[in-house]
Amino acid sequence: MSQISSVLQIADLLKENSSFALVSHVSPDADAYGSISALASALRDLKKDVQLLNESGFVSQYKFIPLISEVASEWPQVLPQVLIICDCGDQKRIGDRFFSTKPKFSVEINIDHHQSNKNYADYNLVNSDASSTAELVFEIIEALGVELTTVIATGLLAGLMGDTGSFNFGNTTPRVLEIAAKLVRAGANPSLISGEMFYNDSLARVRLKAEGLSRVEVFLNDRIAIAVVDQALLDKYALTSADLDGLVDQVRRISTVQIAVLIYRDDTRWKVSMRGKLDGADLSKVANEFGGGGHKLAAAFRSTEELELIKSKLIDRLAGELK
Ligand SMILES: [Mn+2]
Repeated sequence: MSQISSVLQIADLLKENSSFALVSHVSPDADAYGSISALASALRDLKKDVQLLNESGFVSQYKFIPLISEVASEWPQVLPQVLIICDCGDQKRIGDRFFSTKPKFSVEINIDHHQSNKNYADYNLVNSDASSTAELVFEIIEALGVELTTVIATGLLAGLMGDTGSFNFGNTTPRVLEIAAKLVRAGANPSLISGEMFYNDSLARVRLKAEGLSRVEVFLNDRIAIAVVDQALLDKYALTSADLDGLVDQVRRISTVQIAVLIYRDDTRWKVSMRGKLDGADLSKVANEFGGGGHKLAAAFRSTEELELIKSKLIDRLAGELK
């Protein structure tokens, strides 16, 4: 049983039940953490029992997002009634380990904004016009009639700022800015969040990104740019792929570039992250063809193929998307 639900239907479902587990995608970003943080806090304000889950557990980079320190990286022994999966276009995005050991909950809800979402849960609130999952969680919290506290507002604003690149990307709609105003009025601090998220790199991270950027290659009249960060480069700085946050957006700064690509080593696979510019390619469609997913202007996939093969296949495919 799988159905498409409205915000009001989801709000009713939340009111009717009393115990919840909230999970978001592995290697969480601000939207993944911020949406479960805010929704957990709102449900607790309604006296519900809530547990926060993520296969990656607590990632200290996001410690400014409330409640994240209590995120557990194991399924609970005693199952709550409802599982809410946030910001996962595909159920497998909860992580390989979480996915292969996932218990069946009585009620499962999917809240997401990825274009590639396949409505995999019992109830699905999926809207690819929303900037972020945080935006959808904001609508739910409003429908629940829960007061916007500083705790709730901070998680939601982190999600909005993360997925809109601090209100820079094409998904920065009037609605996003209206919601952001309400969140700031409720006590969220945009300069603190921006400082934590965008101005908080270690020296090693900046050097790693600089070296990654210095290796950028351009193709097709400089319209496609590809940066590659292999395991040797990560090892040189004793860092991991989680330290490459924002690098692909730096590649996108090149004026002639219509599609920026970052390819990096992620455990045993290559991860390919793509960013487009307004009115450009549909990268969600491209990522889908390579077994991944995402949004029109920001999409990704993983591959176990050889680097050079991935690059040549991708350039061929992206050539067809250029205007
Ligand atoms: Mn998101």
